[in-house]
Amino acid sequence: MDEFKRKDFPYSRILSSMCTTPHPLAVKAHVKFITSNLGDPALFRGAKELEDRVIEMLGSFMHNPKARGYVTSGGTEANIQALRAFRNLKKLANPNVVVPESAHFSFDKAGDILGIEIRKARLDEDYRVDLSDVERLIDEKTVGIVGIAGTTSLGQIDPIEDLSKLALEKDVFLHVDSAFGGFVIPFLYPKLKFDFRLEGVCSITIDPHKMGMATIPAGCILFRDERFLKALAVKTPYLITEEQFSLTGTRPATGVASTYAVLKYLGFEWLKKVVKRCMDVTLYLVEEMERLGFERVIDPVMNVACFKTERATEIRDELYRRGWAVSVIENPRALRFVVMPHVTFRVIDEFISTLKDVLRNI
Ligand code: 0PR
Repeated sequence: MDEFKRKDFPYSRILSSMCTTPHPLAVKAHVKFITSNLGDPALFRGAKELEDRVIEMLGSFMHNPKARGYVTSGGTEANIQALRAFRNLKKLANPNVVVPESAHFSFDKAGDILGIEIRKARLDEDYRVDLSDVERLIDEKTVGIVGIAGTTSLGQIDPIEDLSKLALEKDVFLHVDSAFGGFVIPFLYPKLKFDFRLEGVCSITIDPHKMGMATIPAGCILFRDERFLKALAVKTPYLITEEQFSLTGTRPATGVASTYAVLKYLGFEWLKKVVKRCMDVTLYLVEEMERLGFERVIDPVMNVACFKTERATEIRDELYRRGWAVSVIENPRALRFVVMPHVTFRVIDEFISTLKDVLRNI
Protein backbone atom coordinates (compact mmCIF):
# COMPACT_ATOMS: atom_id res chain seq x y z
CA MET A 1 0.00 0.00 0.00
CA ASP A 2 2.77 2.41 0.91
CA GLU A 3 4.46 1.74 -2.38
CA PHE A 4 1.29 2.73 -4.23
CA LYS A 5 0.79 5.75 -2.03
CA ARG A 6 4.31 6.95 -2.80
CA LYS A 7 3.36 7.12 -6.48
CA ASP A 8 0.71 9.77 -5.71
CA PHE A 9 1.82 13.38 -6.09
CA PRO A 10 2.23 15.07 -2.71
CA TYR A 11 0.02 18.19 -2.45
CA SER A 12 3.16 20.32 -2.02
CA ARG A 13 3.86 19.66 -5.73
CA ILE A 14 0.29 20.12 -6.99
CA LEU A 15 -0.49 23.54 -8.48
CA SER A 16 -3.39 22.32 -10.62
CA SER A 17 -5.97 21.01 -8.18
CA MET A 18 -9.03 22.55 -6.58
CA CYS A 19 -8.69 20.13 -3.68
CA THR A 20 -6.27 20.43 -0.80
CA THR A 21 -5.02 18.81 2.39
CA PRO A 22 -7.83 18.94 4.94
CA HIS A 23 -7.34 20.30 8.46
CA PRO A 24 -6.59 17.53 11.02
CA LEU A 25 -9.90 18.31 12.73
CA ALA A 26 -11.75 17.64 9.48
CA VAL A 27 -9.94 14.32 9.17
CA LYS A 28 -10.87 13.40 12.74
CA ALA A 29 -14.55 14.17 12.07
CA HIS A 30 -14.38 12.24 8.78
CA VAL A 31 -13.09 9.11 10.54
CA LYS A 32 -15.75 9.36 13.26
CA PHE A 33 -18.54 8.98 10.66
CA ILE A 34 -16.83 6.49 8.38
CA THR A 35 -19.48 3.76 8.84
CA SER A 36 -22.55 6.01 8.55
CA ASN A 37 -24.72 5.78 5.44
CA LEU A 38 -26.84 8.81 4.61
CA GLY A 39 -28.70 6.70 2.05
CA ASP A 40 -30.63 5.38 5.05
CA PRO A 41 -31.06 8.48 7.19
CA ALA A 42 -33.59 6.92 9.58
CA LEU A 43 -30.79 4.70 10.89
CA PHE A 44 -28.00 7.27 10.86
CA ARG A 45 -30.00 9.99 12.55
CA GLY A 46 -27.06 11.83 14.01
CA ALA A 47 -25.37 12.02 10.63
CA LYS A 48 -28.63 13.28 9.10
CA GLU A 49 -28.95 15.95 11.79
CA LEU A 50 -25.41 17.04 11.08
CA GLU A 51 -26.22 17.25 7.37
CA ASP A 52 -29.29 19.40 8.11
CA ARG A 53 -27.09 21.71 10.15
CA VAL A 54 -24.49 21.93 7.40
CA ILE A 55 -27.23 22.81 4.90
CA GLU A 56 -28.55 25.49 7.25
CA MET A 57 -25.08 26.96 7.74
CA LEU A 58 -24.29 26.97 4.03
CA GLY A 59 -27.78 28.27 3.18
CA SER A 60 -27.26 31.17 5.60
CA PHE A 61 -23.80 31.76 4.16
CA MET A 62 -25.51 32.07 0.76
CA HIS A 63 -28.11 34.39 2.34
CA ASN A 64 -31.02 31.99 2.57
CA PRO A 65 -31.30 30.15 5.89
CA LYS A 66 -34.34 28.33 4.48
CA ALA A 67 -32.42 26.86 1.55
CA ARG A 68 -32.91 23.12 1.05
CA GLY A 69 -30.38 20.69 -0.30
CA TYR A 70 -27.87 18.03 0.61
CA VAL A 71 -24.18 17.20 0.66
CA THR A 72 -23.27 15.62 -2.68
CA SER A 73 -20.35 13.61 -3.96
CA GLY A 74 -19.04 16.81 -5.54
CA GLY A 75 -19.80 19.66 -7.90
CA THR A 76 -20.66 17.27 -10.71
CA GLU A 77 -23.55 15.67 -8.82
CA ALA A 78 -24.71 19.09 -7.60
CA ASN A 79 -24.81 20.47 -11.15
CA ILE A 80 -26.60 17.38 -12.47
CA GLN A 81 -29.22 17.62 -9.73
CA ALA A 82 -29.88 21.32 -10.35
CA LEU A 83 -30.55 20.72 -14.03
CA ARG A 84 -32.61 17.64 -13.22
CA ALA A 85 -34.83 19.67 -10.87
CA PHE A 86 -35.28 22.39 -13.52
CA ARG A 87 -36.18 19.82 -16.18
CA ASN A 88 -38.64 18.01 -13.91
CA LEU A 89 -40.39 21.23 -12.88
CA LYS A 90 -40.71 22.70 -16.38
CA LYS A 91 -41.82 19.43 -18.02
CA LEU A 92 -40.97 20.55 -21.57
CA ALA A 93 -40.27 18.20 -24.49
CA ASN A 94 -36.70 18.50 -25.88
CA PRO A 95 -35.52 20.86 -23.14
CA ASN A 96 -32.34 22.93 -23.29
CA VAL A 97 -30.16 24.79 -20.80
CA VAL A 98 -27.88 27.70 -21.67
CA VAL A 99 -24.44 27.60 -20.02
CA PRO A 100 -21.37 29.79 -20.56
CA GLU A 101 -18.61 28.41 -22.79
CA SER A 102 -16.49 28.45 -19.64
CA ALA A 103 -18.79 25.99 -17.82
CA HIS A 104 -17.23 22.93 -16.22
CA PHE A 105 -17.53 19.69 -18.21
CA SER A 106 -19.96 18.34 -15.60
CA PHE A 107 -22.70 20.18 -17.53
CA ASP A 108 -21.93 18.06 -20.61
CA LYS A 109 -22.39 14.98 -18.44
CA ALA A 110 -25.64 16.41 -17.07
CA GLY A 111 -26.95 17.08 -20.57
CA ASP A 112 -26.09 13.58 -21.70
CA ILE A 113 -27.68 11.86 -18.71
CA LEU A 114 -30.78 14.04 -18.54
CA GLY A 115 -31.51 14.37 -22.25
CA ILE A 116 -31.08 18.14 -22.06
CA GLU A 117 -29.44 20.04 -24.90
CA ILE A 118 -26.56 22.10 -23.49
CA ARG A 119 -26.23 25.38 -25.39
CA LYS A 120 -22.98 27.25 -24.92
CA ALA A 121 -22.98 31.03 -24.80
CA ARG A 122 -19.98 33.09 -25.92
CA LEU A 123 -17.70 34.88 -23.50
CA ASP A 124 -16.79 38.57 -23.63
CA GLU A 125 -13.20 39.85 -23.74
CA ASP A 126 -12.91 39.43 -19.95
CA TYR A 127 -13.99 35.78 -20.21
CA ARG A 128 -17.38 36.47 -18.60
CA VAL A 129 -20.49 35.13 -20.28
CA ASP A 130 -21.88 37.48 -22.92
CA LEU A 131 -25.38 38.35 -21.77
CA SER A 132 -26.72 39.09 -25.24
CA ASP A 133 -25.58 35.66 -26.42
CA VAL A 134 -27.34 33.99 -23.49
CA GLU A 135 -30.48 35.91 -24.44
CA ARG A 136 -30.09 34.86 -28.09
CA LEU A 137 -29.87 31.18 -27.12
CA ILE A 138 -32.96 31.16 -24.88
CA ASP A 139 -36.11 29.89 -26.57
CA GLU A 140 -39.44 28.30 -25.58
CA LYS A 141 -37.65 25.01 -24.75
CA THR A 142 -35.19 26.58 -22.31
CA VAL A 143 -35.72 25.34 -18.77
CA GLY A 144 -32.79 27.15 -17.21
CA ILE A 145 -29.61 29.17 -17.56
CA VAL A 146 -26.33 28.83 -15.68
CA GLY A 147 -23.83 31.37 -14.38
CA ILE A 148 -20.38 30.49 -13.04
CA ALA A 149 -19.10 32.26 -9.95
CA GLY A 150 -15.47 31.22 -10.13
CA THR A 151 -14.75 29.52 -13.46
CA THR A 152 -12.62 26.41 -13.49
CA SER A 153 -10.06 27.83 -15.93
CA LEU A 154 -9.65 31.42 -14.81
CA GLY A 155 -11.57 31.94 -11.59
CA GLN A 156 -13.66 34.57 -13.38
CA ILE A 157 -17.14 35.55 -12.16
CA ASP A 158 -20.06 35.81 -14.60
CA PRO A 159 -22.47 38.80 -14.34
CA ILE A 160 -24.84 36.87 -12.06
CA GLU A 161 -26.96 39.92 -11.22
CA ASP A 162 -27.73 40.46 -14.92
CA LEU A 163 -28.33 36.74 -15.43
CA SER A 164 -30.78 36.84 -12.54
CA LYS A 165 -32.74 39.69 -14.15
CA LEU A 166 -32.73 37.88 -17.47
CA ALA A 167 -33.95 34.64 -15.87
CA LEU A 168 -36.88 36.43 -14.22
CA GLU A 169 -37.72 38.28 -17.41
CA LYS A 170 -37.64 35.09 -19.52
CA ASP A 171 -39.25 32.92 -16.84
CA VAL A 172 -36.43 30.37 -16.73
CA PHE A 173 -34.57 29.02 -13.70
CA LEU A 174 -31.03 30.19 -12.87
CA HIS A 175 -28.36 27.89 -11.43
CA VAL A 176 -25.12 29.35 -10.07
CA ASP A 177 -22.09 27.08 -10.13
CA SER A 178 -19.90 28.39 -7.34
CA ALA A 179 -18.37 24.98 -6.64
CA PHE A 180 -15.03 26.74 -6.23
CA GLY A 181 -15.94 30.42 -5.75
CA GLY A 182 -18.62 29.85 -3.12
CA PHE A 183 -16.00 29.67 -0.40
CA VAL A 184 -13.92 32.49 -1.91
CA ILE A 185 -16.15 35.32 -3.18
CA PRO A 186 -17.92 36.11 0.13
CA PHE A 187 -14.52 36.65 1.77
CA LEU A 188 -12.87 38.72 -0.97
CA TYR A 189 -15.92 40.60 -2.30
CA PRO A 190 -18.58 40.54 0.44
CA LYS A 191 -20.77 43.04 -1.41
CA LEU A 192 -20.82 41.08 -4.66
CA LYS A 193 -24.20 39.44 -5.05
CA PHE A 194 -24.06 36.04 -6.71
CA ASP A 195 -26.24 34.07 -4.32
CA PHE A 196 -29.83 33.87 -3.01
CA ARG A 197 -29.82 37.64 -2.45
CA LEU A 198 -30.66 37.72 -6.16
CA GLU A 199 -34.27 36.81 -6.73
CA GLY A 200 -33.64 34.82 -9.91
CA VAL A 201 -31.11 32.46 -8.34
CA CYS A 202 -32.84 29.10 -7.82
CA SER A 203 -29.91 26.85 -6.97
CA ILE A 204 -26.25 27.02 -6.01
CA THR A 205 -23.38 24.54 -6.14
CA ILE A 206 -20.85 25.18 -3.37
CA ASP A 207 -18.26 22.51 -2.63
CA PRO A 208 -16.74 22.00 0.80
CA HIS A 209 -14.07 19.69 -0.70
CA LYS A 210 -12.64 22.58 -2.69
CA MET A 211 -12.02 25.86 -0.80
CA GLY A 212 -14.18 24.64 2.12
CA MET A 213 -11.19 22.61 3.36
CA ALA A 214 -13.30 19.50 4.02
CA THR A 215 -12.36 15.94 3.09
CA ILE A 216 -13.17 14.37 -0.29
CA PRO A 217 -15.99 13.73 -1.16
CA ALA A 218 -18.06 16.72 -0.13
CA GLY A 219 -19.95 18.86 -2.60
CA CYS A 220 -23.21 20.65 -1.95
CA ILE A 221 -26.37 21.57 -3.79
CA LEU A 222 -28.61 24.27 -2.33
CA PHE A 223 -32.08 25.10 -3.64
CA ARG A 224 -34.01 28.29 -2.96
CA ASP A 225 -36.94 26.28 -1.57
CA GLU A 226 -38.48 22.86 -1.07
CA ARG A 227 -40.14 22.82 -4.51
CA PHE A 228 -36.87 22.05 -6.31
CA LEU A 229 -35.88 19.30 -3.89
CA LYS A 230 -39.36 17.75 -4.20
CA ALA A 231 -38.88 17.62 -7.96
CA LEU A 232 -36.06 15.12 -7.31
CA ALA A 233 -37.95 12.82 -4.96
CA VAL A 234 -38.22 9.11 -5.59
CA LYS A 235 -40.17 6.74 -3.32
CA THR A 236 -38.06 4.37 -1.18
CA PRO A 237 -40.67 1.76 -0.18
CA TYR A 238 -38.59 -0.53 2.06
CA LEU A 239 -36.81 2.22 3.99
CA ILE A 240 -38.25 3.88 7.08
CA THR A 241 -37.98 7.27 5.41
CA GLU A 242 -40.40 7.61 2.49
CA GLU A 243 -38.43 9.31 -0.22
CA GLN A 244 -34.93 10.17 -1.33
CA PHE A 245 -33.66 13.24 -3.16
CA SER A 246 -30.01 12.33 -3.74
CA LEU A 247 -28.62 10.95 -6.99
CA THR A 248 -26.59 8.26 -5.24
CA GLY A 249 -28.17 5.73 -2.87
CA THR A 250 -25.65 4.67 -0.28
CA ARG A 251 -23.65 7.79 0.45
CA PRO A 252 -21.00 8.82 2.94
CA ALA A 253 -21.49 11.08 5.96
CA THR A 254 -17.74 11.66 6.13
CA GLY A 255 -17.89 14.84 4.06
CA VAL A 256 -20.81 16.09 6.14
CA ALA A 257 -18.84 15.54 9.34
CA SER A 258 -15.65 17.13 8.04
CA THR A 259 -17.57 20.12 6.68
CA TYR A 260 -19.34 20.56 10.00
CA ALA A 261 -15.99 20.43 11.80
CA VAL A 262 -14.58 23.16 9.57
CA LEU A 263 -17.62 25.44 9.75
CA LYS A 264 -18.38 24.97 13.42
CA TYR A 265 -14.96 24.70 15.05
CA LEU A 266 -12.65 26.52 12.67
CA GLY A 267 -15.36 28.85 11.43
CA PHE A 268 -15.93 31.27 8.58
CA GLU A 269 -13.44 33.80 10.00
CA TRP A 270 -10.72 31.16 9.85
CA LEU A 271 -11.70 30.31 6.25
CA LYS A 272 -11.52 34.00 5.41
CA LYS A 273 -7.92 34.12 6.63
CA VAL A 274 -7.08 31.03 4.56
CA VAL A 275 -8.58 32.64 1.45
CA LYS A 276 -6.74 35.93 2.02
CA ARG A 277 -3.45 34.10 2.36
CA CYS A 278 -4.14 32.14 -0.86
CA MET A 279 -4.76 35.46 -2.59
CA ASP A 280 -1.46 36.91 -1.30
CA VAL A 281 0.39 33.85 -2.59
CA THR A 282 -1.45 34.16 -5.93
CA LEU A 283 -0.26 37.75 -6.36
CA TYR A 284 3.28 36.66 -5.48
CA LEU A 285 3.07 33.93 -8.15
CA VAL A 286 1.90 36.51 -10.70
CA GLU A 287 4.87 38.76 -9.86
CA GLU A 288 7.34 35.91 -10.17
CA MET A 289 5.86 34.64 -13.45
CA GLU A 290 5.86 38.12 -14.97
CA ARG A 291 9.48 38.51 -13.93
CA LEU A 292 10.13 35.46 -16.12
CA GLY A 293 8.40 37.15 -19.03
CA PHE A 294 4.97 35.48 -18.86
CA GLU A 295 1.84 37.55 -19.36
CA ARG A 296 -1.27 37.05 -17.22
CA VAL A 297 -4.52 36.21 -19.02
CA ILE A 298 -6.61 38.33 -16.62
CA ASP A 299 -5.87 40.04 -13.33
CA PRO A 300 -6.58 37.24 -10.85
CA VAL A 301 -10.10 37.56 -9.48
CA MET A 302 -9.53 34.73 -7.03
CA ASN A 303 -6.76 32.25 -6.28
CA VAL A 304 -6.50 31.02 -9.86
CA ALA A 305 -3.90 32.45 -12.22
CA CYS A 306 -3.18 31.81 -15.90
CA PHE A 307 -0.25 32.87 -18.06
CA LYS A 308 -0.17 32.97 -21.84
CA THR A 309 2.43 30.85 -23.58
CA GLU A 310 2.41 28.91 -26.85
CA ARG A 311 4.69 26.38 -25.18
CA ALA A 312 2.21 25.60 -22.36
CA THR A 313 1.95 21.86 -23.08
CA GLU A 314 5.69 21.41 -23.48
CA ILE A 315 6.35 23.21 -20.21
CA ARG A 316 3.64 21.27 -18.37
CA ASP A 317 4.99 17.93 -19.58
CA GLU A 318 8.56 18.72 -18.55
CA LEU A 319 7.38 19.97 -15.15
CA TYR A 320 5.38 16.77 -14.75
CA ARG A 321 8.48 14.67 -15.46
CA ARG A 322 10.18 16.61 -12.67
CA GLY A 323 7.33 15.92 -10.25
CA TRP A 324 5.32 19.14 -10.53
CA ALA A 325 1.66 19.36 -11.59
CA VAL A 326 0.36 22.44 -13.42
CA SER A 327 -2.42 22.51 -16.00
CA VAL A 328 -2.92 23.92 -19.45
CA ILE A 329 -5.92 25.79 -20.85
CA GLU A 330 -6.78 26.55 -24.47
CA ASN A 331 -8.25 29.83 -25.76
CA PRO A 332 -5.96 31.41 -24.90
CA ARG A 333 -3.23 28.79 -24.66
CA ALA A 334 -1.91 29.26 -21.16
CA LEU A 335 -0.47 27.65 -18.05
CA ARG A 336 -3.02 27.48 -15.24
CA PHE A 337 -2.38 27.53 -11.51
CA VAL A 338 -4.79 27.02 -8.65
CA VAL A 339 -3.26 28.44 -5.49
CA MET A 340 -4.84 26.26 -2.84
CA PRO A 341 -3.95 26.54 0.88
CA HIS A 342 -1.16 23.96 0.48
CA VAL A 343 0.56 26.27 -2.02
CA THR A 344 2.70 28.44 0.24
CA PHE A 345 5.25 31.17 -0.59
CA ARG A 346 7.94 28.54 -0.16
CA VAL A 347 6.23 26.17 -2.61
CA ILE A 348 6.14 29.01 -5.16
CA ASP A 349 9.86 29.71 -4.65
CA GLU A 350 10.70 26.03 -5.18
CA PHE A 351 8.43 25.91 -8.21
CA ILE A 352 9.89 29.03 -9.82
CA SER A 353 13.40 27.70 -9.42
CA THR A 354 12.40 24.45 -11.18
CA LEU A 355 10.56 26.40 -13.88
CA LYS A 356 13.65 28.51 -14.57
CA ASP A 357 15.62 25.33 -15.13
CA VAL A 358 12.87 23.90 -17.35
CA LEU A 359 12.85 27.04 -19.48
CA ARG A 360 16.63 26.83 -19.94
CA ASN A 361 16.41 23.21 -21.06
CA ILE A 362 13.40 22.86 -23.34
N1 0PR B 1 -17.94 23.25 -11.14
C1 0PR B 1 -16.76 23.89 -11.20
C2 0PR B 1 -16.75 25.37 -11.38
C3 0PR B 1 -15.57 23.16 -11.05
O1 0PR B 1 -14.40 23.80 -11.13
C4 0PR B 1 -15.64 21.76 -10.85
C5 0PR B 1 -14.40 20.92 -10.69
C6 0PR B 1 -16.91 21.15 -10.80
C7 0PR B 1 -18.04 21.93 -10.96
C8 0PR B 1 -17.07 19.68 -10.60
O2 0PR B 1 -16.73 19.33 -9.31
P1 0PR B 1 -16.32 17.85 -8.87
O3 0PR B 1 -15.02 17.55 -9.54
O4 0PR B 1 -16.24 17.96 -7.39
O5 0PR B 1 -17.40 16.95 -9.31
N2 0PR B 1 -13.21 21.55 -10.85
C9 0PR B 1 -11.91 20.94 -10.69
C10 0PR B 1 -11.15 21.13 -11.99
O6 0PR B 1 -11.63 20.65 -13.03
C11 0PR B 1 -11.92 19.51 -10.31
C12 0PR B 1 -10.55 19.00 -10.06
C13 0PR B 1 -10.07 18.89 -8.78
C14 0PR B 1 -9.72 18.60 -11.11
C15 0PR B 1 -8.82 18.40 -8.54
C16 0PR B 1 -8.44 18.11 -10.87
C17 0PR B 1 -7.98 18.01 -9.59
O7 0PR B 1 -6.72 17.51 -9.33
O8 0PR B 1 -10.12 21.76 -11.95
